[in-house]
Amino acid sequence: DDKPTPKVEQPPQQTTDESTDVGLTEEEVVLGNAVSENPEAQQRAALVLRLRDGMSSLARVLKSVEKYQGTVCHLETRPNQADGNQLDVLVKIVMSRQNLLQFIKNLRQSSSLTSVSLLGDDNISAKNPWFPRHCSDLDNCNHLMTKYEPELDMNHPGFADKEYRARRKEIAEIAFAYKFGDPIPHINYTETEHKTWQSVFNTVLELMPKHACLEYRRVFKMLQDDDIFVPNRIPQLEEVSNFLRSQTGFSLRPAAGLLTARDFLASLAFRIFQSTQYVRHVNSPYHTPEPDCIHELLGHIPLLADPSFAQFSQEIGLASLGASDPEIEKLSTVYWFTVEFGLCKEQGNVKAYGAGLLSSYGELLHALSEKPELRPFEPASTAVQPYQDQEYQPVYYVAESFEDAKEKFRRWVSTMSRPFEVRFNPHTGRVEVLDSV
Ligand code: HBI
Ligand code: NLE
Ligand code: FE
Repeated sequence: DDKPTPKVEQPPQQTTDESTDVGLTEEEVVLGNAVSENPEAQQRAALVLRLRDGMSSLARVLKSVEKYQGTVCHLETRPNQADGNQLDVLVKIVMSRQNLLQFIKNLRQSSSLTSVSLLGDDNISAKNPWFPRHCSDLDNCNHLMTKYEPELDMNHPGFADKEYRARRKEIAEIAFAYKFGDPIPHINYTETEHKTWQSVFNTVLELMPKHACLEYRRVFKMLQDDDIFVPNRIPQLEEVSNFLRSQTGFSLRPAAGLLTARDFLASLAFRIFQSTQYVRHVNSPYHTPEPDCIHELLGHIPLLADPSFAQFSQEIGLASLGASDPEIEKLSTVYWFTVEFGLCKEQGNVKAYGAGLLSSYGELLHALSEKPELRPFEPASTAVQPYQDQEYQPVYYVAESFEDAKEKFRRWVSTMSRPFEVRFNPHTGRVEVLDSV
């Protein structure tokens, strides 16, 4: 049986407490399942680090991975919950066994690290993986990916803008403090932020009649009639969440930024959409690679209020619960080419339904021009199509209809390896697991 074993990453907060810092001796640094005597053999390791001075010591850690000829396979960071000046980092690396021992020793001696813990790579049983079972469990699913961020990326228009960075931090704190059941805090957006919204809003109004799918246009009109979508004011997530709930039972919770794919997809299983609340930099209104609230509002909200599309979104989420890492990767790719960048047919014409297109004037025009390649949506091939998330896409997938996409998706999901079935119970907000054994 060579099926991949479902694995779920341990949230860093469970392992960075001093009490659980495993403090392994060198002999115990036996990683993954392949224990090799050969010091040259490549080993996988997952480490949780707590950094005293945030991002600047992260750069040193990564430099040191390079020095020991290792590769970083996965990186997540977030502010420590008890002390926001410290940063919790989950880093997965591949390195030769002898270098790994040296590297860990070195980290433990570094004065900028408060703690270093090693996670076993397969410490979760295949039969009983952890995943959120109730919508309140999503309070534990807010692990950020470190990517294009104003603090880190010199190409980010906010990199040199101190005020913008402070604003981003302030809004991120709200998401970190948020607990299931809280009302979503109101944000007093600045004049500049409202103006950025207004310019994107007006371009959507202009392009939508010709380029957006019917379902998008229908809900957009409802949002306008309810005075939620108006040109000169950024809608508050709480009012939008209430609107969504009344249409499809979807609701929003604030997210601090780009979440790991596993955490992000899991919330969809509960008809909860993780939504950022900050606004893109005023200098890049028509395209930004990272999600911001303009993208969530103008891109995602209208379709999440459509029953058929809401169902499709939830099914991607349900398929992700307890899935293996490679399967999560495939589900994210399907999500990417449908929910984010999907095109669909409408009476012989191609229209946009992907949120990343509908919130980006630049990419919408690109997608519907002669430039990109269009292919029919087929989950099995779409799921393995490589993509990048910084520039416009060179390839888009066209669905016959939401119903057709859903049917194809269901058939494809049924070929996955998960040894159990899941079902969402809307009365309890709980995912029930049907074990076959
Ligand atoms: N996190 N907040 C947020 N918003 C997204 O759209 C998002 C994410 N994390 C992962 C992600 N999208 C993609 O990897 C999807 O393909 C799952
Ligand atoms: N590129 C989109 C925009 O500019 O609105 C955001 C994409 C988020 C995945
Ligand atoms: Fe998005």
